[in-house]
Amino acid sequence: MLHKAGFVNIIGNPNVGKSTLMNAFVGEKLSIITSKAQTTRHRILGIVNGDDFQVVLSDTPGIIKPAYELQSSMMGFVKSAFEDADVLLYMVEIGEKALKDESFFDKIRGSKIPVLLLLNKIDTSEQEILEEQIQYWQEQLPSVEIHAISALQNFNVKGVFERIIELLPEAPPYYPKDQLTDKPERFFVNETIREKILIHYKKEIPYSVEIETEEFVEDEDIIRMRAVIMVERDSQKGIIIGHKGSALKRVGVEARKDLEKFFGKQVHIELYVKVNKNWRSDARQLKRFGYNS
Ligand SMILES: Nc1nc2c(ncn2[C@@H]2O[C@H](COP(=O)(O)OP(=O)(O)OP(=O)(O)O)[C@@H](O)[C@H]2O)c(=O)[nH]1
Ligand SMILES: [Mg+2]
Repeated sequence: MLHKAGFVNIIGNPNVGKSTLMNAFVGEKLSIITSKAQTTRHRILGIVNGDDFQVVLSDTPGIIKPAYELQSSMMGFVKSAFEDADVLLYMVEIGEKALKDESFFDKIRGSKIPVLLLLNKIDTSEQEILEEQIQYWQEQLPSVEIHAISALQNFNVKGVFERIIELLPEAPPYYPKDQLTDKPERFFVNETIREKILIHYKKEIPYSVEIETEEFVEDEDIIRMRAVIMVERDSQKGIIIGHKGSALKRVGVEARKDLEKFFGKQVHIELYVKVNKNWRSDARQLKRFGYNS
């Protein structure tokens, strides 16, 4: 039987809906999603298997001009996604104009591998504007194929997936057919907690936070976890904890609910907060937290 397989990497500006699409393809919440930019910090694989195909999707951080070491490492993940793709999914949202980073944009323009431009969030747009946008992108990138979608409402996601399969080369599977992702369980604990922090805290706080799950012990009917929330400065510690611990408690309760769904088991989670000065500019620490692409 003919078997197709390959790497299908999703890239684009922050907040356009890359992670929403990846989860829609996989049918699991592998990537966290929020309305804030720079929600995704890693390259996360989501593997979709069929009898005669394996699509290895990559969700990546939104493209930005890096201002500190963590962001440079995030852009390293984006670069790596350009290098090993069999198909590139370049996602834009309605109303958007080109990538903020010219060098990435030039790479897409000159790409030798197939690029699908996914015009996302069409549920927010009138037909007339949609047509204008399609024309705009056709002029910008004459060699790419444009698909209008809504990742959130699952509109045309299946159509894009079928097109991907057509474009994939003939190859044996890269991963075991029952594998869903490349990330370990603790990664999803870290990310779930970080999602709650992105949702509930303002300004620089979410960007100053890193999570490390120090304990993950699975018994027959419960998983016990302990995670540390690291912040960059003393003042941020108090904000995370909140009045009599109420803010931190909310993070714990919401993360626990999501993790119980994710793992299909009862979860007990213990959180504490630690100051780790300037971790996001410290190459050694970043490496320890998995930011080496
Ligand atoms: N209306 C609408 N909103 C969408 C759609 N897809 C994603 N969103 C919303 O857009 C926001 C960003 O979605 P994400 O999937 O986190 O975007 P991202 O591109 O992964 O963002 P970063 O990881 O920060 O680069 C969230 O609030 C989503 O609910 C869509 O098709 N329609
Ligand atoms: Mg994302």
